[in-house]
This record gives sequence, structure tokens and C-alpha cells, in this order.
Amino acid sequence: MHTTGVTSPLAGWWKPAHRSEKIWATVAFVWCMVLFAMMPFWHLKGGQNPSGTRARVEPEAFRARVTEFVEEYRVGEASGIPIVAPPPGSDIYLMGQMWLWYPVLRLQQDAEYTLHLSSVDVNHGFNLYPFNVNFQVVPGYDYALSITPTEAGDFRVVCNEFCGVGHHAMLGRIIVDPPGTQVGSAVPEAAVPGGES
Ligand SMILES: [Cu+2]
Repeated sequence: MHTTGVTSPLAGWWKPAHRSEKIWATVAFVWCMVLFAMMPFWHLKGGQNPSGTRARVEPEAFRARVTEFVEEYRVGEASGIPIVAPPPGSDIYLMGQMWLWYPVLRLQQDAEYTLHLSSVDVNHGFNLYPFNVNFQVVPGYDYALSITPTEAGDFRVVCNEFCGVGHHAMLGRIIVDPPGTQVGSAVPEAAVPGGES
């Protein structure tokens, strides 16, 4: 019988479901259960989970820790920002503020560090370029991540949280030396945060 939007089709709900409908309902149900089980499974096993811990910190207290860290391990300067070469295994600090990342970190490949991220003003976003590593950098919280640089090079930290008129210029720098490099040896001169490239 011909039906339209205003003429309803003949009712047939009391007839037994067709075999193929039962099969598809079963397939859909099983798949729902698989996806449902993946939520807790991925939460425990997924590679996206951060390795870090969080703690409250007053912005000025964080700035003081960063200053102390810079004084202790400073090895040079690039465009007015200190370059800091902390020993493997140590706690290292990166402070976001309008509109720079402070200081420049000089790390060793394959060494483990605890990276403390925080902001002293507004929200910033830590984006390690060109890798897809993203973290929120929030004032009032010290976000400590266990990191091991796996590749040597001269990398950039891009702010990916809009933080005001200088946001686009908020570029930080992390230098990773190949294992065995002498700390204090020349820092590669490359385009530097805020500097003319
Ligand atoms: Cu920013």
C-alpha cells in the first residue's frame, strides 16, 4: 500500500521481528558493550594519561622557586632569557607568564626529569612543538610531569591558550642535547623566543 507522511503505514509491531533485524540488534548491543568497557579500560591503560601530580602553589611562591632554580643551574642567556641546564633526575621548572616561557631549558636526551609547570598570571597552554604534547598551565597549580626527552634537538614551546595581545609571540625553547654532551658547551644559536628570526 502506498503511504505518505500523512498516511501512516500499516501497523505490524505484533509480528515477530525479522531474523536480520535480530542479528543487527545483537551486533549493535555487543558493540555498545565493547565501547562501554573501553571507557574504564582506556582510563587505566591509555597512553594519554599524564604522568604527573598536581599541587596548589601561590603564583609568587612558584616564581620564587623558578628564580632559585635559574640561579642554581644557569649556563647562559638567549635573547635576555636565561638558559638553564639542570642535572638529570632533577626537578625542573617552566613558568608561563604574559608573554613568555621562562627560562630556556637545556636537557639531556634519555635522562628523566620532573617538569613543574605553572603560570603566574592567567591560563596558558604548554604545547611542545612539533610534538603533540599539550598541557594546561594554570595559575595556582603546580603541575609536575615526569618527562624523558627521547630526541635531541632545539624545540619550541607554543602557548596554545589565548592569553592577551602578546599571545602569538609567546614562544619558549627547550634544547635537548644528545647523551654525553658537555654542559657549558655552545648553545645552538637559532631563532629565539621573541627575538628577530
Ligand atoms: Cu600564553
